[in-house]
Order: sequence, then C-alpha cells, then structure tokens
Amino acid sequence: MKAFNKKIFIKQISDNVKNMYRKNLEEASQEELFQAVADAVKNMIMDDWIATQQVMEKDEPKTVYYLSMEFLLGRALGNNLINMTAYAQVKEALEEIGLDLNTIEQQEPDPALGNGGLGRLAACFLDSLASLGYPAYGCGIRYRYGMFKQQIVEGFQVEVPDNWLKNGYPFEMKRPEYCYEVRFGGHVRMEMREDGNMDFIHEDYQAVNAVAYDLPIVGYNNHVVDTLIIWDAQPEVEFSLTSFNEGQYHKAVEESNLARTLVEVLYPNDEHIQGKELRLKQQYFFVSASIQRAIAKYKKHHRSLKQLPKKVVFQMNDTHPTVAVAELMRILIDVEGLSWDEAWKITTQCVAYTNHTIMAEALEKWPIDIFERILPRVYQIVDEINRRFVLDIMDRYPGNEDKIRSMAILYDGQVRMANLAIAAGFSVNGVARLHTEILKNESLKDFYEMFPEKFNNKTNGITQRRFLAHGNPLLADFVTKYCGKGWETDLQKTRKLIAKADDPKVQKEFMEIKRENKKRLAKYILEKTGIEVNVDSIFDVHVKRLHEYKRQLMNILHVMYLYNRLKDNPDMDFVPRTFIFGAKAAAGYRNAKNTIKLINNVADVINHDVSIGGKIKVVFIEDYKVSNAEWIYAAADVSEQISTASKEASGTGNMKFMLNGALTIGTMDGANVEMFEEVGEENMFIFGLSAQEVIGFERNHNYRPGDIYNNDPDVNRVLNQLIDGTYSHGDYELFRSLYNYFLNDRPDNPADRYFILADFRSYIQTQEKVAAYYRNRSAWAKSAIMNVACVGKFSSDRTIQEYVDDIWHLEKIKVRTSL
Ligand code: 26W
Repeated sequence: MKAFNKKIFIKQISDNVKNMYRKNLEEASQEELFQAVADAVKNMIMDDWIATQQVMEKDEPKTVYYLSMEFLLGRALGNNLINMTAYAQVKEALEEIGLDLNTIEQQEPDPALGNGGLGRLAACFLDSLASLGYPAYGCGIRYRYGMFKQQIVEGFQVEVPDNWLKNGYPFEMKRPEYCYEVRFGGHVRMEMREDGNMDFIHEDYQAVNAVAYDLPIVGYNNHVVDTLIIWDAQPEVEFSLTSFNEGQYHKAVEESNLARTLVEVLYPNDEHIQGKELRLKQQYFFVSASIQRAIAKYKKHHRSLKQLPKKVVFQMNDTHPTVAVAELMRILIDVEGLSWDEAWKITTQCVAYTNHTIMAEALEKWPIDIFERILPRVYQIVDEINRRFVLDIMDRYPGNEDKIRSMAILYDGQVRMANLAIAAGFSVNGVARLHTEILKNESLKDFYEMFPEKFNNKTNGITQRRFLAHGNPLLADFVTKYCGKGWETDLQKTRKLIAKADDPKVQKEFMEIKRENKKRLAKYILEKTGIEVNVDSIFDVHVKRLHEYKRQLMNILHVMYLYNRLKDNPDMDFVPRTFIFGAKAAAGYRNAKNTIKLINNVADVINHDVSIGGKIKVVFIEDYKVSNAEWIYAAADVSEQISTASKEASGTGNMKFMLNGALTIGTMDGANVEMFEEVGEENMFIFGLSAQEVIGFERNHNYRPGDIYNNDPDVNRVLNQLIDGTYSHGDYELFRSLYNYFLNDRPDNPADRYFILADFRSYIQTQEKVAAYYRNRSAWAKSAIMNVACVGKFSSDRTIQEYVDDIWHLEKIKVRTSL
C-alpha cells in the first residue's frame, strides 16, 4: 500500500458515493457508505495485488493450490485494514467526516462459503500464507447462497437463505479472461490412433463454463496479496440470443439450467454425507476449472509437463476435491498426450490430502453408477487407478482379501474418495497429533502399514490477526503493551506475559478488559434476544456446529442438573453463571435440531424463574457466524470443548478462546491435548474418558448407559425431566427422542453412542472446580493470562510453515511497491 493519504482517501469516498449512488455523504445510507469505503480500500490494495501477481509471473515460484469446497471467510473490510496496518488511520479519517468504521464494517455481509471448522481453517490458512509471503491460490466455489442464516422461532431453528451477493460484493473481481469448459455426462468413444494408441473421445456431454472471480487475500504488513479464486458457472451459449434447431435448443436450455444450479448453494452438512448428485458435480466443476487454470499458467513458461511438480502442488482439503486426482490424470493423458505412467508419476507428486475427521458418516463414497454417469471419462480413469492399485495390494499381501476390502478404491458398488486420495497423494495428514495417531493406528491402519512415509501430522492453527487484532482490540493493546509489537506475525511473543501473570496490576488490567468485552457481548445479547445477563457472572460459552459428538446435550443436561440443585437448596453458595450457546444444525439432523429446541426451552424456564435470583442464565445466540464469533471469544471466561474423546479431529474454536484468555473445560480430544501440554494442568480443566477408553468401549460393545441411568439419581432425574413436561409445557413427547438417544440400544445406533452419561459425573465435578476457581479472582486472572501467554503454537502461521517445510516446499516471495 502506498503511504496513506487521508485527504485523498476522504475525497475518494465522497466521489464513490457520488458516482455509485448519485448522492452526497449526508444522503448515503450506511450500506452505501460501506460500499464506497470498501471500494476505496480495494483501491488501496490494488497496487500490491498487481505487484504480487507480477512477481509470481516473472519469478514463477512453486505455488500451492489449496483446493477446498469451503472458505468461511467472514467479513473482509476490517480484516484487510488490519493487515494493511491502516485500521487506525482509516478509522480516524472516517471520523473526520462523521462516519463510524464499526458501523460501516457491520454493513458487510459475512461471506459464509463454508460450514464450520474445515472452511474456517481454509480461511485462516490463506491469511497465513499471504502473511508469511508464500505464493498461493485458494480455489473454491462462488456459491450464490452460502451457509444459511439461522432464525430461532419459538425455540426452533429456521433456515433462511443467505443472499450475500444481493448488493454486490465489493472485494470480488470478475476475471472473464479465465474461463474454462467443464463437461458432464455423455459417453466416451475409443478410437485407435495411427501410432497404435487409443484416443478417448468424450461425446454428447453437457458443458458449462467456469468463470473466475478473484478475492484479494492481504498479507500482514508485507505487500503480499494472494488470491482466492471462486468459480462461477455460466452457460456456454446464450440460448436466448441465437436461433437453434430443436436439439440445440434443448441442449442450450439444459446447459444453462445446469450452470445456474451448479453454484446455487453450499450444502449445509457437516460431518455427514448426503450423496447428492449435484454435490459431485460441484466438486468436479471447481476442481476441473482449478486444475485447468494451474496447467494453463504453467504452460505459459514450459513446453513439457514433466516439471509440473516443481511448480505446482494441489492440497486437497478433505476428500471433497479428491476427483482432482483423476482429473489431473485425464488432462495429462487426453489433452497433453502423456502416457499413463508419465501422467501417474506427475500426478502423484502433485497431490496431497488432509483428513479432517474420523467420523464414519463423513467419509465420502459415491455410488459407482452415479459417478460413472456424471463423469464417464473420469470414471474410466478411477477404474484403471483402482485396477493397478489392487494389483499392488495383492503383490504386497498375496491372498489377503481383507486388505483389498479395506483399501480398494472401488468396492461394494462405491467409489471411496478417501482411498483414492491416499493411494494417489504423496502426503496424508491429520490435523492434531492425537487425530493423526488414531488415523495411523485405527481408521487408516492398513494404509499406514502400506505407506508409512506418506503419513504426517499438521496440528491446526488460527490467525491471530482476525481473532485478536481485529476481534479483541483491547486485549491486543494489552499484549502489545507487555510483549511489544510483532506478535501479529510471531505469536510466540506473547510468552513474555508469563513473567507478568503474577502481577496484581496486570491481572486487574486483564480482568477489566475481559469485563469490557463481556459488556460488549451483553449488549449484543440484549439487542438480539432481549435477555439481560450479569457481566459479573461466569460467561461459559459453547459455540460450534451442533453435532451429537460435540455434546451440547451434555452441557444443557448439566445446566438442568444445576438448576435442580439451586431449586432444592435456594440458599446454597452459588457462583452466578451465564451459559451461552451458539450453533447451527444441519437442516435434516433431528437430534441436533431437538437439542437446539431443548436449550431454548431450558433457557425459557430458567431465565423466567425469579426464585433463583438470576444466578443462572441461559442464552442461545441466533445465527452464530464468524462476525459475532469474534465478539463471543473475546467475552468468554470458560470455553466448552467437551467432545467425546477421539471424535473431534482437532477443533480450532478451542484455540480462539485460548487466544482470548478463556479457560478451557474439555476432554483429552483433538488439539485440546496439545493445548494442555502448552498451558499446563493448573490452567485448564480436563475431565472424562480418554480416547483409548472410548475406542475400547466401541470395540468391546460393553458400555451400559442404562446402568448409570438406573444407579445415579442425578442422571435419572435430568433424563426423566426430558419426558415429564418440565421443559415442554407438559408435552411428554417433545424431547422423547433425546431421551431415547440415551437408552435405546440398536446394533447400528447404540445407546448413548457419544458417552455422555459415562462422562457426566466427571463433568459435574470439574464444573464445580471451575466455579470454585472463579472465586479466586487473582488465580483466575493468572490462568487466563497464562492461556494468552502459551497460545503461540496455535497460530496458523506455525501450521502453514510446517506444511511448507514438510509438504509443499515453497519459497517466500518479495514484493516491493513502485513507491
Ligand atoms: C460432506 C459432508 C461433510 C462436510 C464437511 C463431511 C465432513 C466435513 C468436514 C470434514 C467437517 C469439518 O469441518 N471437520 C472439522 O475440521 C476442522 C479443521 O481441521 C477440525 O478442527 C474439526 O475438529 C473437524 O471436525
């Protein structure tokens, strides 16, 4: 960015308002002002963006293409200003013309092109790639509708479409010059060439054009601006403008329908596969366009494709883009004329795979008939990869059918995408140490035995630029005051706080900041829900996607238990607590939606019971998303990370809370294990079964939740309250399915499959410790500060550096502006 010139900036905003809306500043709405300011900021980014792309064009550094169906970006305006180190100046400039940057930021729609952890991780990774100065493209889909907006109506979740492009998104740029054809359906005709080789001719297909839209990814204070490409689909021919014969007319109408539906909406499912044809089309669509783009770029400088792995690496974010393996093979063989062996050698050096979950229901499998019908040529290639791979397995394990059953790519009439990714990828990584160990020793055991060299761990991370610098400016200033500048690009710098954590003055300062942040959230809660909360109570926060394994149900049962105790002993010594929830449920996920209803009904009963003197409040924050998340983390005292051990691959919310000085109550799961190592046992509350214990129960089928229900009166009471009308205005049926979750034992769905009752007592006891500890203001403050001090490892900058060192092998680029 050129040196900031306040006068020019202000002039540009009033010019923008004039040119875009035929208004002057006083007449413009806040939304119009947002558009005008965002455009001016984009203008500030542009020189660096051009310069970065010129360096990449000239030096041709090796580049990572991060292929992901999801990028959960959150708002860009404030974040871009932070990374340009222009936030304060712009805020001041706007104040001069009577505008409030905060209000303007809030006009921006949250681009929510993702579901949860996986999509947000992709966004943090792009921020770190640019901030570390690595050449990178994110590649995704320009969904017309992103993650749905959640409304709570009478306690139930209602999904509302999120038309984020309604007013135009000021940071995107259409790049019509990057346009690639993507083909679906039809069939493949084989034709003998003169040289004796086969040609594979794809016929009668439907085609759409993939058109690139670029979004700038601004690096922190380094002039590097990387690019996120989101692909839009357009029909090849504008059928309305030309005359057709009958056959052409229908084809044109079909193709334009396909183009429209392809990018219409993000599938709002997390950790659960629906197997919809359209989703497979989305996957192939964005993967094909991204690979075509990468190869076209490479070919500007090279004739032979042999060196492709020296210049390009494709990172597959979970199995969703795994069709990349076969698409790259197809292009190398059918378009570039390479032999199978040459193509396989290149492909397997270019693709790497990250696994984000061990949940069986999240593993992508496509019925072969669907896959073959939609992608006939790609399927032929998958079939051949599988044929050769099965030969390798038989070679290595003669006569061992079990190995084929577990590792073959095509099996039981299905295409198993994870198996394809592992067979072809040169790297397979999990996202936290425990998760990677479980992959190696349990779920992907056979693959690990066959390809030990492919497996590696990359513990997740988060960007401190968004989740501290932008989300919590008061704490950011505190960190700068005691640790100096530089934590924005080296989060280990917060370690300096260790020496201050005992200092009563520093503790007081920290607690005052926390209180201010709690006030900010309390105001938001009051505006959105009408519930008044006590900022001196413990803010105990559980925000993430709603899933049984994340055990929001255990949390709310504990609230019900506490309420029982308070009602039984009105004079008991009780540390006031505000339980805050935020979670979206996949639209068809019954237990998840019922849990939301239960939380809201419990909230309704408890919040209106004057007899408990407001000692417990329960709040469900509607429409949990990146923008309100920033405020929620900043205000949390307690972070709930209570998944069934072994089920949460990593978690990244856990790290965001830690960064903001919340104390975690959690299981030894995912990255909690590594947080525990970093922060020490006196600063974190651990409870519950270990991963090995859970896996043991699952293997031996010897968990009996019914026994706990029968023998533990507290458990018995709260479970019965699900079906005695306490929280349902006398309706015994409303929560019966949740009650049945604990006690109905079926072979495919065992009772309490997430071990809530097994962990319940230990959870209660640990929550008691939390409450007792909170009374000791100084001890609490010290622990909170220690959490900020020990969070360094969990910067996504560290994660990305490890990907670069071990998998991608990129060099940093240097960008100087023309100034
Ligand atoms: C197709 C359905 C579907 C959609 C999304 C299946 C699986 C997914 C993702 C893999 C779910 C996801 O977001 N996983 C989360 O990834 C985070 C980033 O690595 C981890 O921190 C979380 O633990 C993991 O649940």
